Amino acid sequence: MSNNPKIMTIRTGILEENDRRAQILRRNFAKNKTTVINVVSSPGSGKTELLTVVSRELITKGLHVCAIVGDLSTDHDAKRLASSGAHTYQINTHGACHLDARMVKQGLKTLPWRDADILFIENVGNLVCPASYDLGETKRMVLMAVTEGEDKPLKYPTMFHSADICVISKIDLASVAEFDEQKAIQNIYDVNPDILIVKTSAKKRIGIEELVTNLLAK
Ligand SMILES: Nc1nc2c(ncn2[C@@H]2O[C@H](COP(=O)(O)OP(=O)(O)OP(=O)(O)O)[C@@H](O)[C@H]2O)c(=O)[nH]1
Ligand SMILES: [Mg+2]
Repeated sequence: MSNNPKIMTIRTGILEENDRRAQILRRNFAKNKTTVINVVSSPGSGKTELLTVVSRELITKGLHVCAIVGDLSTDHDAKRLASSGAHTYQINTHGACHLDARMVKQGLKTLPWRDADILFIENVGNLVCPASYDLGETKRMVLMAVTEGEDKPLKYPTMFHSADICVISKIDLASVAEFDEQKAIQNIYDVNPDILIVKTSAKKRIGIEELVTNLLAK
């Protein structure tokens, strides 16, 4: 973190501008009755795998699903997610470690989001930068895979504090990873006592129905 006042002022300006853009997005999403979920985690925690399974489930229920996917490069995740039947749009950030509200607005131009009941925004895999960028979402969902260790909420408190839902993902691997579930849950609640915790396995379809119910809850 720089102590240079000029750099600090520019940083604050960027975040304030992003907050203004995000508020406009939020108003438009609410007016359109589209639930928007900003999905964040470390790289490889299982965001795309989970969203693919969840989107398929939502589409089976007759809901319309769109997704914006952020990565530094490649369109792999948008393609994977599209296999669920969701309309997807890939954003390549070319080095930026997070999505911002301006990028989301750009992505919306090519998606039929006004027909969507739910819009997922899969953020760039990173537990630091995306925490500061409001995307106008209805809910923020953070994933923590059982293979990452129980201490992630304590090491990255801003992200866990700012989230509404915490998914403990890859629960099918809990025993091989010697995952201490009680310790992990305690760490999550220590940082955010109001957060909702759901345990899932996208591979074994555990916790998917419970997650869908909570995503759709007002
Ligand atoms: N065993 C198991 N593996 C999983 C599960 N979910 C995802 N994986 C695997 O974990 C790896 C990463 O999953 P992704 O869905 O690509 O993770 P991601 O968070 O989208 O990754 P980035 O977009 O790169 O940040 C892949 O090899 C998946 O097959 C799960 O529930 N159980
Ligand atoms: Mg992904």
